Parts: sequence; C-alpha cells; structure tokens
Amino acid sequence: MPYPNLTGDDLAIVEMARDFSRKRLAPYALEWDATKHFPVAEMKEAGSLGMAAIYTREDVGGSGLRRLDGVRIFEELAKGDPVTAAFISIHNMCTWMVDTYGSEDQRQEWIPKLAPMDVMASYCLTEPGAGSDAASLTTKADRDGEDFVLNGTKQFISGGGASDLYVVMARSEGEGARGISTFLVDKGTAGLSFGPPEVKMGWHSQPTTQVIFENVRVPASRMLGGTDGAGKGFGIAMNGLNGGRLNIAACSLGGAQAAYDLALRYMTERETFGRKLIDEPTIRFALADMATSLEASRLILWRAATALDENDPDKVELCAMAKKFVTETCFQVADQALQLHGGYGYLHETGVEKIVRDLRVNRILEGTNEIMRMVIGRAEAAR
Ligand code: FAD
Ligand code: 2MC
Repeated sequence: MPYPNLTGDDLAIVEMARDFSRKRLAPYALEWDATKHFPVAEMKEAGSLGMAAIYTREDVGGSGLRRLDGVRIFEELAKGDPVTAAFISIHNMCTWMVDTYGSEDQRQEWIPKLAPMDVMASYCLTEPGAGSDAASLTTKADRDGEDFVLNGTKQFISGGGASDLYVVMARSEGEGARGISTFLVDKGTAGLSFGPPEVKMGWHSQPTTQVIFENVRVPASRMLGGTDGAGKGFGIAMNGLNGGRLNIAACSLGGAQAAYDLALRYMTERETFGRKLIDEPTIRFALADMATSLEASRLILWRAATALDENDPDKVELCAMAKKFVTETCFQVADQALQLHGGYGYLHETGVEKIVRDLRVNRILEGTNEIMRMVIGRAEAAR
C-alpha cells in the first residue's frame, strides 16, 4: 500500500532508503544473523547517503531532516534488516545528542565524523544495577584537576567493543537525576575495556557487551555541553531516547511489514484441502487484522514523530505510546506471519523466525513497555 500524503521530496527520501535496504541489507540479513557479522561497511554506506545523521544540522554535515522522515527511513531499513536498522538508529541518537547539547567545538569536532559513520557511536546508560531505574546509575565521574576520572560498568551496550565513541551517562554532581552528566569517551582511552559479546535470542549481527571503566581519565572538555552540561546528563539521555523510542518502533514496523509481505505471498501459493490458503475466510480475517495493525502502527508513529518535530507539550507521552503500541502490535503481526507459514515459518531459511527473534527485544530496550506505561500513566494522572 503506498504511503498516504507524501510530497515528491518525502517520497524521494523513502525511496532512497528502500532502495538501499533492498540492495544492501535484505539479501544478506539472514547470513549476517547466522554468522554474527556486524555489517560495518554497509552502515558506513548508509552514512554516506545521509542516514547516520538524519535530524542533525547541515552546517556540520547532518541531513537536516525531520523525525517524520526518520521513522519512514527506519521502517524501510528494517524491512531489509531490523537489527542493522536499530544500530543505525542508536548511532543517530548519539549524533543528535552531540549536535543538540554539544558545545560548538564538540559539534565541529565530532559530527563531521559521525555523519558518514567514520566514527561509530554507542549509547551507554544501562548498568547491571540500574536498568529501568536509570537515574539510580552509579558509574562515577570524579573531577581531578582538568580531567574527570570514570569508574563503573555499563551493561547491554549495543555496539560495545565495535564502536569508536561511547556516549556515557555518569554521576559527576551528586545523587539523583540531576547529579548525572554525559561524557564523550574514545575507544582507545586507557582503562576502558569491554566484556565478551552476550549470547542473545536475536540481534545476532550486532555485538552487545558490558563497557567497563577503570580509572578512565577524560579531559573536562569531553563533558557534553562543556561546564554548562554539568548535571544535565539525565535530561540529555532522556531527550535522546524520545526519538530513539520512535525509531525502535519504526524498526518493529518495518520488520513486521516484511514478515507480513512474506506471509501474504505464501498464502497465495500454498494449497491445503484442495484450495489456496488465501481463499480461506479465516486466513483472510487473519491477514485483515495484520494489515490493520500495520496501518494503525504507522499512523501513531507518524503522529508521535510530528509531535517531536513540533516540540508538542505531549511529545514524551506520545513517543512512549508509539513505542509501546507499535513494538507490541508489530511483534504480534510478525508472530502471526510465522504461524501462517506453518512448519516452514520455524525454519531459518524462510526469514520470518529471525524477524520474530529480532523484534522481541524492542519491547524491552530503550525503556521497557512497562516503563512506557509508567510514563503514559504519569502524564495522564497529571492532566
Ligand atoms: P529491569 O529494570 O530490572 O526490569 C525487569 C522487569 O521489571 C521488566 O519487565 C521491567 O519492565 C519491570 N519493571 C521494572 N520496574 C518496574 C516498575 N516500577 N513497575 C512495573 N514493572 C517494572 N542499554 C543502553 O544503555 N544502551 C544500549 O545500547 C542498550 N542496548 C541493549 C541491547 C539489548 C539486546 C538489550 C537486551 C538491552 C539493551 N540495553 C541498552 C538495556 C535496556 O535498555 C534494558 O535492558 C532495559 O531498559 C531494562 O532494564 P533491565 O534489563 O535492567 O530490567
Ligand atoms: N524526555 C525528556 N525528559 C525526561 C524524560 C523524557 N522522556 N523522562 C524523564 N525526563 C526528565 C523529567 O522531566 C525530569 O526532569 P526535571 O529534573 O527537570 O524535572 C527528569 O528527567 C527526571 O525524571 P523523573 O522525575 O520522571 O525520573 P524517575 O527516575 O522517576 O523516572 C524514568 C524516570 C523511569 C522515566 C526513566 O528512568 C526511564 O525512562 N527509564 C527507562 C530507561 C531506558 O529507557 N533505558 C534505555 C537504555 S538505551 C537502550 O536500551 C538502547 C538500546 C540504546
């Protein structure tokens, strides 16, 4: 179904992402999953097409597009591979944080390297003892003369060990959310190390590791925003996540759309009891529910992305609603697509079981869907 109401420019952006996804991601995604290959060359190619700094300002090499363009791009990328799309989303989140909250020097230093993905970035918030309750994080950043010294461990970091730059939330100012600042830490810094890659249900083509800080010394100029950034790190991290949550939802939508497309085609080919499955009324009802879920997901996602573009007062709640609704609904669509394939759906070569595995985690990361309900519930209670 064509996207509604797109102008020529909007369509050109979608078509660029679709073309890249079809040619450079889709043909290889199953192999990358099986061999646990992190497709760095393809991601750099996405960067060269403007997809690593989508809503970052143009003066430093960003694409200067909207969040609305972003969710359409991530839907298209995820049709080819939801895992690679998700890492490009995390990188975009880091790039946007540097562009929005960095000093002019930091913007000039980093964005020209982040935009083409010459430098790949990871986002480091979660800790072994602080996941959903992120403001309770304990990684310390102690001031020592002109430097900060970081100590602590980050957990579940996407791109850990592979990324060149780590955007790290650490406690420099004292207790609570307002005691946290954000630091830009180079991979080569002494005292920085990485745990072994976690063995996961999905997201096989992307490393997830601990990121360990043992007396990691960074100049004070590496605090995001300079001295103005002291104590602002939690707000920076959360504002980054608003957009990240939309992109992750868009990854679920793209993955589910791809699974649906496979199921629809299979229903027109497979025969049981002497006729095509597509001619069974109950199969058509299943397809109808799936198609409706995909369209509803797209609409709430576009609504939330527009709210973020327009700095709507309800943007945080709308992003949480979109993340919760789309990641849950689209997981069900992908699972149903697997069911419609019968036993063949359970085989790796069909491509649907990978999508189901890869979409499952989107209900957990970038804020679990229980935390999304907490965010929505708080906003509703405050009305
Ligand atoms: P917990 O916070 O311990 O929660 C456990 C369960 O309790 C969950 O179901 C949760 O929803 C529920 N729960 C918690 N509190 C409440 C409450 N008050 N009320 C009701 N239910 C509650 N983090 C990063 O910083 N950077 C990354 O790049 C990154 N990548 C990831 C990649 C993968 C593959 C995975 C699995 C995780 C990644 N994460 C990353 C971490 C992810 O964001 C956290 O796993 C997530 O926020 C949940 O934290 P937790 O695992 O500690 O669960
Ligand atoms: N956007 C902007 N600001 C936000 C915000 C958001 N989404 N959420 C919270 N804030 C602000 C809030 O307004 C407050 O600001 P101020 O101090 O100016 O009043 C401050 O942050 C503290 O917020 P709360 O008082 O609500 O803090 P609390 O600790 O009660 O709850 C909660 C915060 C639960 C919403 C937050 O910890 C959270 O989102 N937890 C989930 C963690 C998460 O999403 N982790 C994802 C890791 S990244 C990942 O998984 C990847 C794959 C990259």
